[in-house]
Amino acid sequence: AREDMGPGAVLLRGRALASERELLAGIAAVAAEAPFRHMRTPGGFEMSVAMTSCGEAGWVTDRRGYRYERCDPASGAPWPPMPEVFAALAQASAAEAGFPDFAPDACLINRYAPGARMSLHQDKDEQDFSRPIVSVSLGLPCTFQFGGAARSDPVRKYELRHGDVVVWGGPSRLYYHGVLRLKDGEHPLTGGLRYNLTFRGAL
Ligand code: MD3
Ligand code: FE
Repeated sequence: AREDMGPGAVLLRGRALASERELLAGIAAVAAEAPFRHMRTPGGFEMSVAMTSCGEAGWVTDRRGYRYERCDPASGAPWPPMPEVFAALAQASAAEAGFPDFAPDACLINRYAPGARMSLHQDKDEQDFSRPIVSVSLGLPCTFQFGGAARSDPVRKYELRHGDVVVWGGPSRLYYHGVLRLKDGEHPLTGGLRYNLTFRGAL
């Protein structure tokens, strides 16, 4: 099942289902080395989403700003390697959406507990916006908000469910987006949590 969400944004419903267990095992392996943490934004607010990263670079925020770092500031060590199953799914999904050369160097892993949210933002900390971002949703469903190139553009709501993959390329790569407060629920593989993987060409 393939659906257009916007110019260059392709939703592949259920594309990650065949590797759901390997993906969740990969998250656990990464988190064993680089634990989930609630980072603080430059404005001083603690994020309700817990995050970690793997790959050549990880996304960090603190009082000094937002950026990619080659080492985890919590340990000083390089981020854990990207599990093979992560890179394979990201590359195959990007190719299906028309980006055969995509090779992610960073994967940000977001963990939502009930009440966690991500306010409307653009992803602009990467070096080259001609490369897409690939997102993978696991566990509890969320309501995703997708706007346009300007913050004031109208937003549409989509439910992103366990196993859904979205490739964000073209103009959509820079569109505003966010996630509404996660509702309580129970998922057979993740319990009361939602995970989101975002694959990026950061460096
Ligand atoms: C549209 N994550 O990590 S995934 C993020 O569900 C982020 O955790 C959300 O926004 C989450 O930055 C949304 C869908 C998504 C990811 C990246 C995008 C949509 C995007 C980048 C550009 C445009
Ligand atoms: Fe984002």
